[in-house]
Amino acid sequence: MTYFENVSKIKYEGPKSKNSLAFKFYNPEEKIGDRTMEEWLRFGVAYWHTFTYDGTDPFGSGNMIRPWNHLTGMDLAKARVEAAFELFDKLNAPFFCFHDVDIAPEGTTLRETNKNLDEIVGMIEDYMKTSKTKLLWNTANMFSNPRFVHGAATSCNADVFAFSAAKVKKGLEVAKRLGAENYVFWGGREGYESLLNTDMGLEQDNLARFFHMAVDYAKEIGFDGQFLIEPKPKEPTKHQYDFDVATGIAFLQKYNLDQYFKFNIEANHATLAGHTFEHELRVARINGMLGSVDANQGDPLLGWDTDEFPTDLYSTTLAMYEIIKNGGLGKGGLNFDAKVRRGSFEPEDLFRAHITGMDSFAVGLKVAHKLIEDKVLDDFIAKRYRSFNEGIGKDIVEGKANFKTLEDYALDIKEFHNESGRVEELRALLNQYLLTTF
Ligand code: XUL
Ligand code: CO
Repeated sequence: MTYFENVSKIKYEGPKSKNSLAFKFYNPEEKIGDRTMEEWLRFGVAYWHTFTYDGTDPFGSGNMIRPWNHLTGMDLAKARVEAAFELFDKLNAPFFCFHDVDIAPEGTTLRETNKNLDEIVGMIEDYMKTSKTKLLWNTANMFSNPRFVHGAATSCNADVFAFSAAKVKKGLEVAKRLGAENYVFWGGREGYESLLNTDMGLEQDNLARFFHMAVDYAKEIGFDGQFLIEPKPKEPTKHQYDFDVATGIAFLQKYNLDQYFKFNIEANHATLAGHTFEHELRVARINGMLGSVDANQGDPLLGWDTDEFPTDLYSTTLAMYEIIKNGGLGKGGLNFDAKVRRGSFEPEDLFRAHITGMDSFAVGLKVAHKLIEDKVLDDFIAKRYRSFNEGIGKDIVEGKANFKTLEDYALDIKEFHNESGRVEELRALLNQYLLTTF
């Protein structure tokens, strides 16, 4: 059965194409430096937004036209798998990602849920034998069901902690079975509403205990995918423990977990934390912990996680700048944790939206690569910090200075030779590269 009959295989037609169902900039085979676009970008389709989001928002019910809308239960789950692999193939998507509850309905007990899961995972496994699309990561949804009202690994209820552990145990087994490149932990409700009823110390200790158990179990079953933490400062909880990358690093270091984890950085989570997307990528990169990316964008006029498909070329360029400087994403990829707007309810919009996101990152890749190749920022930055290459600056970075030697040096300085940071000029250069690279 065909689910998207109005869509054929999406091809690259170049920047002048007027075909809404064609790539204008994403040309998977095109070489950028030492890799193809496909190898750099490693795009992933998010199962939840693409196959389970029905358009519901706090003020209105589902409105998405989907070829599987008439189905329920396991029939619905199976139709979604069929539709998913059709979409992956037509879009030429190298990866996909899912939560356990996205792919199979929950039963009344975990035993029943796992039975449903096993059946659908078997079906996915069969599809994957002939499909090029691989699993970038899977995760456990530990935030939607009412049992997670007070969190999962940070719940005040030990039964919920146990249930969550069993869910992640199953998730790791599924990850191993499907050859997932990563396993993601997004702490949906791992945070608090009010300190008046919260034992923050115990909650964070428990979260660390939970992560250690996950590390141990992955070792036990031989799952060698990368563990990723996805920071988010708020929503649904008022304050989430994995606030941002820096907070996450401090947590991982405190509990001796840093060697086992990297970060999955989401653009819209970065902006909710009051950072730019590229800031979060930079913090992870300079700490050797840039793992993967949830590629989307927020709306500066809205204070919540709008999960829009990325279109902002400044942002995709600066993100790709960090990713190239990182030497690529390794096992990670660019997962479109993004949903079509409620008004874009036609099935074909799922393709149009992904094409838009893929083209936006392809532009970012090409422009960022050129900026790096031409050493535009590198040369400027090297010059800006040159005082650390000689004299007292060299002593400082080589650990040869102390407060006394620095005082000796500083006491009689009469003039400081600061230079302009020239940020306007650099922004204009970025504009120039954006407008002239294609
Ligand atoms: C929620 C979010 C999640 C994670 C996976 O804001 O980003 O979808 O990516 O649980
Ligand atoms: Co995400």
